[in-house]
This record gives sequence, structure tokens and C-alpha cells, in this order.
Amino acid sequence: MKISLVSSVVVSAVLLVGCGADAPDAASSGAKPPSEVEAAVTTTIATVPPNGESITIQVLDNSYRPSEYEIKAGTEVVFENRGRNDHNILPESIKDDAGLTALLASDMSPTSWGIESSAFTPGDSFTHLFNVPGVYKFYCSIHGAPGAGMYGTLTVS
Ligand SMILES: [Cu+2]
Repeated sequence: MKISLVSSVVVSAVLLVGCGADAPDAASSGAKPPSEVEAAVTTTIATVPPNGESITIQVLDNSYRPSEYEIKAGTEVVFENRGRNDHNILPESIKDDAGLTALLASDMSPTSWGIESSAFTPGDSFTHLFNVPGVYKFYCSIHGAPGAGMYGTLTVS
């Protein structure tokens, strides 16, 4: 899907340059479309296909176990609420459940992730495929804060 998108952008740029070629002086103005194409390509998020690996992080009262994990891109992570309380899993940049709801509604990219407390009650599990390398810091807004309390880090390489 992403490759075909990039291809179509490149094709349209070639067509633009082709049109400009009718007038010899238009060749310099034809230099603009390629920079727009470059911007479009760099905003595309490179994803890795699932690698068949899966790990489990237990969500307890009140910690993630383990709280730090290093995985390869394409690994599926299963969070299991084994506690007696509701918990949530929020990216560090998100303040609360409502903020996560807004994020997930507006950003469909694979790096947009998390689970609200209402959907993560005792016995619930939440699975996310981490297919973009990066450092994912997360926390529970009920029992922690970014960098403190119920807090964890996933390093995806
Ligand atoms: Cu919690």
C-alpha cells in the first residue's frame, strides 16, 4: 500500500516535469514539485511486517511487569490486566483517557496506541503490534505519571 502510494506521487511529479518541458524556460519552475514529493515521502512511516514474535507484559496493582522491555520491530505485545483494579496504558504525551480517545480518533498511524481504563478492567488484555522502531514510554494515569509510579518503557529496534 505505502509503496504504491509513493509510486503514484513520483509518477505525478514526472508528469508535471513533462508538461513543463513544452516550454524550455519552464524547466526551472519544474524544480518545485520534486521538493514537495520529498516532503511527502519523508512523512511516510516505515513499518515492519509482523515477525511472529509475541511477548506479554503483566499489568498489576500497580506496576507493569516487566516495566522495561527491548523488542525487535514487528513484535506483538500483549498487556494483560492481572490486577484487581482498572488501569490504562497511555503514551507519555497523553494526559488521560479522554486524551487517548482523541489521539486514537485523529491519528491512525501505527505509533498511535494505548488503551483506556474503561476497556482495560481486571481480566482484560490489550494487544498492539509494534512495527515502527523507537522508544515507547507509557504510564497509567490512575497510578502513575510520566517517569514515575506505574510507568514503563518499550524499546523497539
Ligand atoms: Cu494503574
